[in-house]
Amino acid sequence: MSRVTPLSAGEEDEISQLLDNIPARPYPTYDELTYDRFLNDHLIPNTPFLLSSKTTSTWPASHKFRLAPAFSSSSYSSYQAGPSRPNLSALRPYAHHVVPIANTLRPQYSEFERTERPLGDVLDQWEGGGAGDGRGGGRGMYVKDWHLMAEIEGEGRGVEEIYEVPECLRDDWLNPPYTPSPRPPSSGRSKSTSASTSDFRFTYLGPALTYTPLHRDVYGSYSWSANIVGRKIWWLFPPDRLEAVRDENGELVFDVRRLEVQGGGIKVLQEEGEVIFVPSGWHHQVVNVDFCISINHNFFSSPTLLSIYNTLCLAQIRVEDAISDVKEMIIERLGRNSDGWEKEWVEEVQGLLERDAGWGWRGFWRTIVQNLKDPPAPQRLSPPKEMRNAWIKEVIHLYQQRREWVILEDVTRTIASIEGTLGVPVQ
Ligand SMILES: O=C(O)CCC(=O)C(=O)O
Repeated sequence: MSRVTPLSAGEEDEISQLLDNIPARPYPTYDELTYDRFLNDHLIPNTPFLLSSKTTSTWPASHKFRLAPAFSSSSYSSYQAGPSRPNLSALRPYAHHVVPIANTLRPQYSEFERTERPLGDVLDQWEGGGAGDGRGGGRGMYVKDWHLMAEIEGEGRGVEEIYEVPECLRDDWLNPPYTPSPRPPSSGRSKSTSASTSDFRFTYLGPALTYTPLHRDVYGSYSWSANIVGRKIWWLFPPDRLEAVRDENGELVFDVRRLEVQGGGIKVLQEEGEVIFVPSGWHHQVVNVDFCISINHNFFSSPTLLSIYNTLCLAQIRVEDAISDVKEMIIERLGRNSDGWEKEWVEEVQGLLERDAGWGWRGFWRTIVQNLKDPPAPQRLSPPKEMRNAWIKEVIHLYQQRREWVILEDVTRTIASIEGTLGVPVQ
């Protein structure tokens, strides 16, 4: 059975209002995008684009997870007329995965109420339809950040049962290596726990009007997102266009739909099958206008190293501010003139940064080493080596002005090994 909760009249209305006044798409949509063009027109200038549905038309997910639109014949022209319905039965093989769920009807401060449950329970709710049962049939429930690919690989299979990363997007330093073949199964993980959260390949699914509030991606990364089923509206905010989305305290609002002219965001309707590229550091909000199944990756590569570096510096400043009293305590205990206090303080900050931001300087430089040693994409799908090396040298040069350069000796050795790989000392 793959019947999902019907929409109420109010929800139908809300969706038609959202679909009203979609402006002409201000960004290019490519059937084919060469790596050269991607690099020069989008990665380096940091600008959005879309890939047409041709890109995902051969993905197994596009066949497995789509059912023909309701009220239409299965002719090609009527298929074109509207988005598909989700084939929830085809998700049953993954019913045992414990997935993160956001209740998008219950915002809590700057997040939604969140739970984790086996996917099967969520599918039951959606397929239960909610007609008259008072539970709403899973209304507002959004499966977000499900590590489907890591789960599949953890079970000893390969992600080719779902998708294939578009060629131009394979130079991915956050999720290396790109591999169409199975990675070794992870050991000792029970079937009822969720997969490693260490990768950034996510699957999202949820009914119309579930949404992701205004945010910027982790580490200042880029992201790409492919609609397998359904359409999404995106509001994109370049870094210089954020004034109108701040509240009276200067904080970013949660939901730009509440603002006049939606905060001046650039509104893009992403059709079924299309892939959207979100530049590094751009805030965005997303609303599903149909039941949506989508796959996205957060990623970065050498052209955006500087922005990733700056994002980490800012995260560190926030951590240092939050625990400034700890610094005073360390100084009081060890004495300002001792050698030890600064080392202990720097380590304290790195530990908290790793927990809070997901990584510190050790993780940052280790990522560069790994990607130099084992590039995730062949040279024809990566920036020319001279460009890549120049971007790496730029961040090494900046890091050498920091106190951590002197204090974190293991990191300094890691950087020396990078310099060895690049062939020249940076100083
Ligand atoms: O599809 C969504 O709800 C959110 C996706 C997103 O924010 C992203 O890909 O960065």
